[in-house]
Amino acid sequence: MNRRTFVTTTGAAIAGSLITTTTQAALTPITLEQAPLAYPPEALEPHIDALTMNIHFGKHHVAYITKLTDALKSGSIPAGNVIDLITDLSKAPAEQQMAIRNNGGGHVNHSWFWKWMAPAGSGPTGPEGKLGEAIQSTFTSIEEFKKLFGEAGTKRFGSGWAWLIVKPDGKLAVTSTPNQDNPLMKGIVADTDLGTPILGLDVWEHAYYLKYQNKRPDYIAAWWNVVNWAEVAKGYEAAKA
Ligand code: MN3
Repeated sequence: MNRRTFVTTTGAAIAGSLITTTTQAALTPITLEQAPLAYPPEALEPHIDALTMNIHFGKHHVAYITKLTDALKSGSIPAGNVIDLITDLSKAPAEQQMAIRNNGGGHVNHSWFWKWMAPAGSGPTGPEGKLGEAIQSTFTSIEEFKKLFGEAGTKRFGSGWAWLIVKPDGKLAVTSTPNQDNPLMKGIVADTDLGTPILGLDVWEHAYYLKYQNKRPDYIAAWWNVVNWAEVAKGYEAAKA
């Protein structure tokens, strides 16, 4: 059985398109449970402070889960894998779509965000192996990539995210979304910006204001110190498989 046949016959019930199905296949399912942090909240100091981590993980992320749970209850939608819900919002009842988009997006984005960070010095300090090669060949250098990604974060007006994605054709791209939208959301994000996120940066003020106030570029510059490049490489390999 070739890949297309396999996708068509097994994925048809859950997902409407080849892009959706292959994208989701690379991603670990996310339920309504909040996974514990893989490091203590103070472990990202001095780049990300403990108070911010405690509020961000313990209050903001939890609020997205609570509101998503409420929205699903009122619409009698089975939660299952939240990634499935946000990938194609047109499958949800119209009156629940905005709550699922905002809070489902919030839950998924933050679940990834905690994993995309690790204490400074605990792993590779930059992209290595195939990921490193792909970043260099796509963006000319690691520094150019960081510049582009940082600009995506600083230029995002208001709240949102900067992303490194693997597009359906396997190519890397830097994108940005407002609010809690993400590159999986068909019909919300432009088709050309759809892909599998392998790194994302939260540029909501709640992610940095206590330590960096209005200086978003300083937050972004410091954040590179705590990027979990081993996890990003894992995501890249899975998305390319
Ligand atoms: Mn946040």
